[in-house]
Amino acid sequence: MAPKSAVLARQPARTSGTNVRRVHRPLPADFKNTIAAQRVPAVISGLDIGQAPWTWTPSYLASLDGVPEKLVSVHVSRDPKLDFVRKNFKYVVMPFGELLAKVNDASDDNFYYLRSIGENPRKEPAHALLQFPSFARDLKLPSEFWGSEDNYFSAVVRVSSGDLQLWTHYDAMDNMLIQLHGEKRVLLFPPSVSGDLYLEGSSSVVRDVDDHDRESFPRFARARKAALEVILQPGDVLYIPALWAHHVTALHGPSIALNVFFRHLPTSGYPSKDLYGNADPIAAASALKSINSAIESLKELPLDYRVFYAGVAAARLESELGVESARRALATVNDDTPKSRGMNSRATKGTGVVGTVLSALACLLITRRASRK
Ligand SMILES: O=C(O)CCC(=O)C(=O)O
Repeated sequence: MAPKSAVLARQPARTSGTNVRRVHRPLPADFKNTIAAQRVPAVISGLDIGQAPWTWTPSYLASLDGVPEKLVSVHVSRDPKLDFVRKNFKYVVMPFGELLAKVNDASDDNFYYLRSIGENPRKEPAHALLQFPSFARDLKLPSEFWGSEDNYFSAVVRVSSGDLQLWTHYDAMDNMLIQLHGEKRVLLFPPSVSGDLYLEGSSSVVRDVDDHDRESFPRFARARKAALEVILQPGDVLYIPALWAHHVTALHGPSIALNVFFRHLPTSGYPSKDLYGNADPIAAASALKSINSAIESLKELPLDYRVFYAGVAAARLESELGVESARRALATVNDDTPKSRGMNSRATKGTGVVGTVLSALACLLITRRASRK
Protein backbone atom coordinates (compact mmCIF):
# COMPACT_ATOMS: atom_id res chain seq x y z
CA MET A 1 0.00 0.00 0.00
CA ALA A 2 1.29 3.50 -0.91
CA PRO A 3 2.06 5.95 1.92
CA LYS A 4 -0.85 8.07 3.17
CA SER A 5 0.39 11.26 1.48
CA ALA A 6 0.48 9.54 -1.95
CA VAL A 7 -3.00 8.09 -1.47
CA LEU A 8 -4.38 11.53 -0.65
CA ALA A 9 -2.73 13.15 -3.68
CA ARG A 10 -4.60 10.70 -5.95
CA GLN A 11 -8.04 11.54 -4.55
CA PRO A 12 -10.44 13.32 -6.91
CA ALA A 13 -11.11 17.01 -6.41
CA ARG A 14 -14.18 17.58 -4.30
CA THR A 15 -17.02 19.84 -5.23
CA SER A 16 -18.17 22.40 -2.71
CA GLY A 17 -21.73 22.64 -3.99
CA THR A 18 -24.62 21.71 -1.81
CA ASN A 19 -28.21 20.99 -2.73
CA VAL A 20 -29.72 19.87 0.54
CA ARG A 21 -32.32 22.18 2.00
CA ARG A 22 -31.24 24.15 5.10
CA VAL A 23 -33.72 25.12 7.76
CA HIS A 24 -32.89 27.40 10.66
CA ARG A 25 -34.35 26.45 14.06
CA PRO A 26 -37.64 25.02 12.78
CA LEU A 27 -40.46 24.49 15.25
CA PRO A 28 -40.64 20.74 15.98
CA ALA A 29 -44.25 20.64 14.70
CA ASP A 30 -43.22 22.35 11.44
CA PHE A 31 -40.34 19.92 11.03
CA LYS A 32 -42.71 16.99 11.55
CA ASN A 33 -45.37 18.25 9.17
CA THR A 34 -43.10 19.32 6.32
CA ILE A 35 -39.59 17.85 6.22
CA ALA A 36 -40.17 14.59 8.12
CA ALA A 37 -43.52 14.07 6.32
CA GLN A 38 -41.86 14.55 2.91
CA ARG A 39 -39.08 12.05 3.82
CA VAL A 40 -36.36 14.26 2.38
CA PRO A 41 -32.99 15.12 4.02
CA ALA A 42 -32.45 18.58 5.47
CA VAL A 43 -29.77 20.36 7.45
CA ILE A 44 -31.13 21.95 10.58
CA SER A 45 -29.00 24.83 11.83
CA GLY A 46 -29.02 27.09 14.86
CA LEU A 47 -30.27 24.49 17.38
CA ASP A 48 -29.36 24.77 21.03
CA ILE A 49 -27.39 21.53 21.35
CA GLY A 50 -24.96 22.84 23.99
CA GLN A 51 -21.35 23.95 23.60
CA ALA A 52 -20.00 20.75 22.00
CA PRO A 53 -19.70 22.30 18.48
CA TRP A 54 -17.22 24.78 19.99
CA THR A 55 -15.43 22.59 22.55
CA TRP A 56 -15.22 19.08 21.07
CA THR A 57 -11.72 18.83 19.62
CA PRO A 58 -9.90 15.48 19.85
CA SER A 59 -7.66 16.83 22.66
CA TYR A 60 -10.64 18.20 24.59
CA LEU A 61 -12.50 14.88 24.44
CA ALA A 62 -9.35 13.12 25.61
CA SER A 63 -9.34 15.35 28.72
CA LEU A 64 -12.87 14.42 29.82
CA ASP A 65 -13.45 12.20 32.87
CA GLY A 66 -13.71 8.53 32.00
CA VAL A 67 -13.09 9.02 28.26
CA PRO A 68 -9.37 8.36 27.47
CA GLU A 69 -9.18 4.97 29.20
CA LYS A 70 -12.45 3.58 27.83
CA LEU A 71 -11.81 0.79 25.28
CA VAL A 72 -13.32 1.23 21.82
CA SER A 73 -13.32 -0.98 18.72
CA VAL A 74 -11.93 0.98 15.75
CA HIS A 75 -11.83 0.34 11.97
CA VAL A 76 -8.15 0.69 10.95
CA SER A 77 -7.01 0.76 7.32
CA ARG A 78 -4.17 1.95 5.08
CA ASP A 79 -6.83 2.78 2.51
CA PRO A 80 -8.88 5.99 3.04
CA LYS A 81 -11.90 4.43 1.28
CA LEU A 82 -13.29 1.99 3.80
CA ASP A 83 -15.05 -0.86 2.04
CA PHE A 84 -17.42 -3.02 4.06
CA VAL A 85 -18.02 -5.56 1.32
CA ARG A 86 -14.33 -6.30 0.61
CA LYS A 87 -13.30 -5.61 4.23
CA ASN A 88 -10.15 -3.57 3.61
CA PHE A 89 -9.84 -2.76 7.32
CA LYS A 90 -9.23 -4.49 10.65
CA TYR A 91 -11.09 -3.93 13.90
CA VAL A 92 -8.59 -2.92 16.60
CA VAL A 93 -9.55 -2.42 20.23
CA MET A 94 -7.72 0.53 21.77
CA PRO A 95 -8.26 3.14 24.53
CA PHE A 96 -10.38 6.05 23.27
CA GLY A 97 -7.56 8.46 24.21
CA GLU A 98 -5.17 6.60 21.88
CA LEU A 99 -7.65 6.87 18.98
CA LEU A 100 -8.07 10.61 19.60
CA ALA A 101 -4.27 11.09 19.53
CA LYS A 102 -3.97 9.05 16.31
CA VAL A 103 -6.64 10.95 14.36
CA ASN A 104 -4.93 14.18 15.42
CA ASP A 105 -1.55 13.02 14.12
CA ALA A 106 -1.27 13.88 10.40
CA SER A 107 1.93 11.84 10.09
CA ASP A 108 0.17 8.57 11.03
CA ASP A 109 -0.05 6.41 7.91
CA ASN A 110 -3.26 4.63 8.94
CA PHE A 111 -6.85 5.82 8.67
CA TYR A 112 -9.11 5.34 11.70
CA TYR A 113 -12.89 5.26 12.08
CA LEU A 114 -14.90 4.75 15.25
CA ARG A 115 -18.59 3.89 15.15
CA SER A 116 -19.34 3.33 18.82
CA ILE A 117 -21.23 0.21 19.84
CA GLY A 118 -23.27 -0.86 22.88
CA GLU A 119 -21.83 -1.59 26.30
CA ASN A 120 -22.81 -5.21 25.67
CA PRO A 121 -22.48 -5.13 21.87
CA ARG A 122 -24.25 -8.45 21.25
CA LYS A 123 -27.27 -7.45 23.28
CA GLU A 124 -27.85 -3.71 23.04
CA PRO A 125 -27.28 -0.77 20.70
CA ALA A 126 -24.96 2.17 21.48
CA HIS A 127 -26.22 4.72 24.00
CA ALA A 128 -23.32 7.19 23.84
CA LEU A 129 -24.51 9.65 26.45
CA LEU A 130 -25.00 6.86 29.02
CA GLN A 131 -21.71 5.17 28.12
CA PHE A 132 -19.77 8.47 28.23
CA PRO A 133 -21.60 10.45 30.94
CA SER A 134 -19.16 13.38 30.67
CA PHE A 135 -20.37 14.04 27.09
CA ALA A 136 -23.70 15.22 28.47
CA ARG A 137 -21.94 18.26 30.02
CA ASP A 138 -21.48 19.75 26.54
CA LEU A 139 -24.14 18.13 24.39
CA LYS A 140 -27.91 18.27 24.48
CA LEU A 141 -29.67 16.00 22.00
CA PRO A 142 -32.42 17.64 19.89
CA SER A 143 -34.98 15.10 21.15
CA GLU A 144 -37.89 17.41 20.30
CA PHE A 145 -37.42 16.24 16.68
CA TRP A 146 -38.09 12.54 17.19
CA GLY A 147 -41.54 13.03 18.60
CA SER A 148 -41.54 10.82 21.66
CA GLU A 149 -38.81 9.23 23.78
CA ASP A 150 -40.24 5.85 22.69
CA ASN A 151 -39.00 6.54 19.16
CA TYR A 152 -35.36 6.86 20.30
CA PHE A 153 -33.29 3.81 19.29
CA SER A 154 -29.57 4.59 19.79
CA ALA A 155 -26.91 7.31 20.04
CA VAL A 156 -23.61 6.63 18.28
CA VAL A 157 -20.29 8.51 18.50
CA ARG A 158 -18.35 8.77 15.24
CA VAL A 159 -14.68 9.75 15.11
CA SER A 160 -12.82 9.78 11.83
CA SER A 161 -9.36 10.53 10.47
CA GLY A 162 -9.23 13.36 7.95
CA ASP A 163 -9.97 12.24 4.35
CA LEU A 164 -11.48 8.93 5.42
CA GLN A 165 -14.46 7.85 3.32
CA LEU A 166 -17.20 5.73 4.84
CA TRP A 167 -18.75 3.30 2.34
CA THR A 168 -22.22 3.97 0.94
CA HIS A 169 -24.83 2.28 3.10
CA TYR A 170 -28.43 2.72 4.17
CA ASP A 171 -30.05 2.55 7.58
CA ALA A 172 -33.58 1.39 8.32
CA MET A 173 -34.22 4.08 10.95
CA ASP A 174 -34.48 7.84 10.68
CA ASN A 175 -31.30 9.61 11.71
CA MET A 176 -30.16 12.95 13.13
CA LEU A 177 -26.44 13.29 12.40
CA ILE A 178 -24.95 16.00 14.60
CA GLN A 179 -21.62 17.33 13.34
CA LEU A 180 -19.44 18.49 16.25
CA HIS A 181 -15.86 18.92 15.02
CA GLY A 182 -14.41 19.28 11.52
CA GLU A 183 -16.22 19.28 8.21
CA LYS A 184 -17.59 16.42 6.19
CA ARG A 185 -19.16 15.86 2.81
CA VAL A 186 -22.28 13.71 2.77
CA LEU A 187 -23.77 12.29 -0.43
CA LEU A 188 -27.39 11.21 -0.07
CA PHE A 189 -29.03 8.79 -2.50
CA PRO A 190 -32.83 8.90 -2.79
CA PRO A 191 -34.69 5.63 -2.15
CA SER A 192 -35.79 5.64 -5.81
CA VAL A 193 -32.22 4.76 -6.94
CA SER A 194 -31.73 1.82 -4.56
CA GLY A 195 -31.55 -0.49 -7.59
CA ASP A 196 -28.60 1.46 -9.00
CA LEU A 197 -26.44 1.25 -5.87
CA TYR A 198 -25.40 -2.41 -6.21
CA LEU A 199 -26.30 -3.16 -2.60
CA GLU A 200 -25.12 -6.23 -0.74
CA GLY A 201 -27.05 -6.21 2.49
CA SER A 202 -27.15 -2.59 3.56
CA SER A 203 -23.80 -1.65 1.90
CA SER A 204 -22.96 -0.69 -1.67
CA VAL A 205 -20.31 -2.62 -3.56
CA VAL A 206 -19.33 0.56 -5.45
CA ARG A 207 -16.15 1.67 -3.76
CA ASP A 208 -15.35 4.94 -5.47
CA VAL A 209 -18.34 7.29 -5.64
CA ASP A 210 -16.40 10.02 -7.50
CA ASP A 211 -14.85 7.83 -10.18
CA HIS A 212 -16.70 4.53 -10.25
CA ASP A 213 -15.89 1.53 -12.40
CA ARG A 214 -18.36 2.11 -15.26
CA GLU A 215 -17.99 -1.31 -16.77
CA SER A 216 -18.75 -3.23 -13.60
CA PHE A 217 -21.40 -0.80 -12.28
CA PRO A 218 -23.08 0.84 -15.30
CA ARG A 219 -26.23 1.86 -13.40
CA PHE A 220 -24.34 3.67 -10.65
CA ALA A 221 -24.00 6.80 -12.81
CA ARG A 222 -27.76 7.30 -12.51
CA ALA A 223 -27.61 7.03 -8.71
CA ARG A 224 -24.66 9.42 -8.53
CA LYS A 225 -26.53 11.96 -10.68
CA ALA A 226 -29.56 11.79 -8.38
CA ALA A 227 -27.47 12.13 -5.19
CA LEU A 228 -27.84 15.20 -3.02
CA GLU A 229 -24.64 16.62 -1.56
CA VAL A 230 -23.99 18.65 1.55
CA ILE A 231 -20.98 19.86 3.51
CA LEU A 232 -21.61 19.71 7.25
CA GLN A 233 -19.96 22.05 9.72
CA PRO A 234 -19.90 21.94 13.52
CA GLY A 235 -23.38 22.62 14.89
CA ASP A 236 -25.19 21.38 11.76
CA VAL A 237 -27.72 18.61 12.30
CA LEU A 238 -28.45 16.54 9.20
CA TYR A 239 -31.80 14.76 9.09
CA ILE A 240 -31.40 11.53 7.07
CA PRO A 241 -34.70 9.74 6.56
CA ALA A 242 -34.56 5.93 6.65
CA LEU A 243 -33.49 4.32 3.33
CA TRP A 244 -31.60 7.36 2.01
CA ALA A 245 -28.24 5.65 1.46
CA HIS A 246 -25.29 7.88 2.32
CA HIS A 247 -21.56 8.15 1.74
CA VAL A 248 -19.46 10.30 4.07
CA THR A 249 -16.01 11.90 3.64
CA ALA A 250 -14.19 13.74 6.44
CA LEU A 251 -12.69 16.86 4.89
CA HIS A 252 -9.46 18.69 5.76
CA GLY A 253 -8.86 16.97 9.12
CA PRO A 254 -10.38 14.77 11.82
CA SER A 255 -14.13 14.73 12.32
CA ILE A 256 -16.25 14.09 15.40
CA ALA A 257 -20.00 13.56 15.22
CA LEU A 258 -22.78 11.87 17.10
CA ASN A 259 -25.93 10.51 15.54
CA VAL A 260 -29.25 9.40 16.92
CA PHE A 261 -31.28 6.70 15.20
CA PHE A 262 -35.01 6.88 15.84
CA ARG A 263 -38.07 5.01 14.67
CA HIS A 264 -40.36 6.26 11.96
CA LEU A 265 -42.56 3.13 11.78
CA PRO A 266 -44.40 1.68 14.80
CA THR A 267 -41.98 -0.30 17.02
CA SER A 268 -43.68 -3.57 16.01
CA GLY A 269 -42.56 -2.97 12.39
CA TYR A 270 -38.85 -3.45 13.25
CA PRO A 271 -37.05 -6.69 14.13
CA SER A 272 -36.42 -6.81 17.88
CA LYS A 273 -32.79 -7.99 17.49
CA ASP A 274 -31.46 -4.99 15.52
CA LEU A 275 -28.32 -3.54 17.15
CA TYR A 276 -27.23 -1.02 14.51
CA GLY A 277 -30.42 0.59 13.15
CA ASN A 278 -29.80 -1.04 9.77
CA ALA A 279 -31.93 -4.20 9.92
CA ASP A 280 -34.74 -4.07 7.35
CA PRO A 281 -38.27 -3.62 8.68
CA ILE A 282 -40.00 -6.98 9.25
CA ALA A 283 -42.29 -6.62 6.19
CA ALA A 284 -39.36 -5.71 3.90
CA ALA A 285 -37.14 -8.55 5.19
CA SER A 286 -39.96 -11.02 4.59
CA ALA A 287 -40.56 -9.66 1.06
CA LEU A 288 -36.84 -9.91 0.21
CA LYS A 289 -36.83 -13.50 1.47
CA SER A 290 -39.75 -14.36 -0.82
CA ILE A 291 -37.94 -12.70 -3.72
CA ASN A 292 -34.84 -14.81 -3.05
CA SER A 293 -36.97 -17.92 -3.15
CA ALA A 294 -38.65 -16.72 -6.39
CA ILE A 295 -35.17 -16.23 -7.89
CA GLU A 296 -34.17 -19.79 -6.95
CA SER A 297 -37.34 -21.14 -8.66
CA LEU A 298 -36.79 -19.10 -11.83
CA LYS A 299 -33.15 -20.21 -12.03
CA GLU A 300 -34.47 -23.66 -12.99
CA LEU A 301 -35.66 -22.24 -16.34
CA PRO A 302 -33.70 -21.34 -19.51
CA LEU A 303 -32.53 -17.74 -19.97
CA ASP A 304 -35.36 -16.53 -22.23
CA TYR A 305 -37.93 -17.74 -19.66
CA ARG A 306 -36.03 -16.06 -16.83
CA VAL A 307 -35.91 -12.79 -18.78
CA PHE A 308 -39.65 -12.98 -19.50
CA TYR A 309 -40.69 -13.71 -15.90
CA ALA A 310 -38.23 -11.22 -14.45
CA GLY A 311 -39.93 -8.58 -16.63
CA VAL A 312 -43.41 -9.64 -15.51
CA ALA A 313 -42.37 -9.64 -11.85
CA ALA A 314 -40.59 -6.26 -12.04
CA ALA A 315 -43.59 -4.65 -13.78
CA ARG A 316 -45.95 -6.06 -11.16
CA LEU A 317 -43.84 -4.82 -8.28
CA GLU A 318 -43.54 -1.38 -9.85
CA SER A 319 -47.22 -0.89 -10.63
CA GLU A 320 -48.67 -2.43 -7.45
CA LEU A 321 -46.33 -0.54 -5.12
CA GLY A 322 -46.78 2.89 -6.68
CA VAL A 323 -43.23 3.03 -8.07
CA GLU A 324 -44.53 3.68 -11.56
CA SER A 325 -46.45 6.79 -10.48
CA ALA A 326 -43.39 8.10 -8.66
CA ARG A 327 -41.27 7.65 -11.82
CA ARG A 328 -43.89 9.37 -13.95
CA ALA A 329 -43.94 12.28 -11.52
CA LEU A 330 -40.15 12.46 -11.69
CA ALA A 331 -40.18 12.48 -15.50
CA THR A 332 -42.79 15.28 -15.57
CA VAL A 333 -40.71 17.38 -13.22
CA ASN A 334 -37.57 16.71 -15.27
CA ASP A 335 -39.34 18.29 -18.27
CA ASP A 336 -39.05 21.55 -16.34
CA THR A 337 -42.11 22.98 -18.02
CA PRO A 338 -43.70 26.00 -16.33
CA LYS A 339 -46.46 23.63 -15.21
CA SER A 340 -44.05 21.20 -13.65
CA ARG A 341 -42.05 24.04 -12.09
CA GLY A 342 -45.29 25.08 -10.43
CA MET A 343 -45.34 21.72 -8.63
CA ASN A 344 -42.67 23.04 -6.27
CA SER A 345 -45.04 24.29 -3.60
CA ARG A 346 -43.67 26.50 -0.87
CA ALA A 347 -43.26 23.53 1.44
CA THR A 348 -41.39 21.45 -1.13
CA LYS A 349 -39.31 24.22 -2.63
CA GLY A 350 -35.76 23.34 -3.53
CA THR A 351 -33.21 23.72 -6.26
CA GLY A 352 -32.30 21.29 -9.05
CA VAL A 353 -32.27 17.73 -7.86
CA VAL A 354 -33.79 18.69 -4.50
CA GLY A 355 -36.82 20.22 -6.14
CA THR A 356 -37.14 17.23 -8.42
CA VAL A 357 -36.94 14.71 -5.60
CA LEU A 358 -39.24 16.71 -3.36
CA SER A 359 -41.84 17.09 -6.07
CA ALA A 360 -41.66 13.42 -7.00
CA LEU A 361 -42.06 12.39 -3.38
CA ALA A 362 -44.91 14.84 -2.90
CA CYS A 363 -46.62 13.37 -5.98
CA LEU A 364 -46.02 9.86 -4.67
CA LEU A 365 -47.56 10.74 -1.31
CA ILE A 366 -50.53 12.35 -3.02
CA THR A 367 -50.96 9.32 -5.33
CA ARG A 368 -50.72 6.94 -2.36
CA ARG A 369 -53.26 8.93 -0.36
CA ALA A 370 -55.61 9.07 -3.33
CA SER A 371 -55.28 5.33 -3.95
CA ARG A 372 -56.09 4.55 -0.29
CA LYS A 373 -59.43 6.28 -0.48
O1 LIG B 1 -20.77 10.88 9.99
C1 LIG B 1 -20.33 9.75 9.87
O2 LIG B 1 -19.18 9.46 10.18
C2 LIG B 1 -21.20 8.65 9.34
C3 LIG B 1 -22.63 8.90 9.58
C4 LIG B 1 -23.49 7.72 9.25
O3 LIG B 1 -23.17 6.91 8.42
C5 LIG B 1 -24.74 7.57 9.94
O4 LIG B 1 -25.05 8.40 10.81
O5 LIG B 1 -25.46 6.59 9.62
